[in-house]
Amino acid sequence: MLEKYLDIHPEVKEALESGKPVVALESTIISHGMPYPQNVETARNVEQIVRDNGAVPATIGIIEGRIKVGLTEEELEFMGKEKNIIKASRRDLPVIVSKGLNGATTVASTMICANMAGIRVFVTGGIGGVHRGAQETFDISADLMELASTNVAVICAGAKSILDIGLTLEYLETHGVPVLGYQTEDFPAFYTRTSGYKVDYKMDSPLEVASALKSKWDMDLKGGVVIGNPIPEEYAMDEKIITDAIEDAVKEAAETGIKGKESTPFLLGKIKEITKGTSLDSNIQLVYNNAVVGTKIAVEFAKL
Ligand code: PSU
Ligand code: MN
Repeated sequence: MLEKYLDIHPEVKEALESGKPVVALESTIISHGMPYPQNVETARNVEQIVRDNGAVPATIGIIEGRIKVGLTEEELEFMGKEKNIIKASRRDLPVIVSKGLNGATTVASTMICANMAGIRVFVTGGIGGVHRGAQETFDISADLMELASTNVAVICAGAKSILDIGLTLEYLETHGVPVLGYQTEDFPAFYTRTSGYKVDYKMDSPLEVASALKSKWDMDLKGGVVIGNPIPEEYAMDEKIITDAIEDAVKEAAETGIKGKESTPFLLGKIKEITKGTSLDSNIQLVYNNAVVGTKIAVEFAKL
């Protein structure tokens, strides 16, 4: 039934059938999160890091209505270069597929597609969450609802403080989503290693994380897990510079009345503009670091 909609890359299919570790990767970060050609170069490097650490990468995206689990070289280039690619979250999936459109998958929809293919570990940069002022705007990312219900672990560098990180963590708590810190007690804030908020549990090794995933799903406790992996110290941004940039971006978004699915891309774009590209370098490096840790977790998980 699902085969009707999914094109699983032969290498990914073989790995899944033989129980080898596979790591899912999203495409919104490629199509909407970074400029060309750095986006394609980063996506390629991330795939290579996954391979070097012993798993098969499966970058997920939708091309002409087909859900691709694992992209070819040309498809990856297409996702990075083509302008006509819709940012696709849960609600966009049915129409993009039925109309044969192109879609870049967010954290939410990458989790959905990974789950369809049977992939349990997913590496990205940062998750969406509860936006600042959500008490008024109701702007809460569909990523959080997905984490509440879909059995995929998400390795990320935490969440950007374009969000209300405190409310994001409250939401995850309400929905029973474990928030783990990889070798840290602090929930990371993407560009910086700490957010001022704690994780639920500090995990010391990939095996510890993998064991927690196994016990969660063995007990049929449905839903995802957030694993916060802080940006390496040498690439972390200056707290003041990034905080000021975020404040300015949030203010401009409110003034111009940006809302809905445009909100997150607008804020990310503004931050890049204000920090003149230094944030892009940090962004790339933290994704590489997540790929290393996420792959190690996938490798351990495949052995359990
Ligand atoms: N946050 C980031 N970088 C990103 C995103 C969020 O720091 O690239 C992307 C992810 O694909 C995430 C999506 O799933 O934005 C969330 O969008 P929204 O807030 O509209 O749900
Ligand atoms: Mn939103």
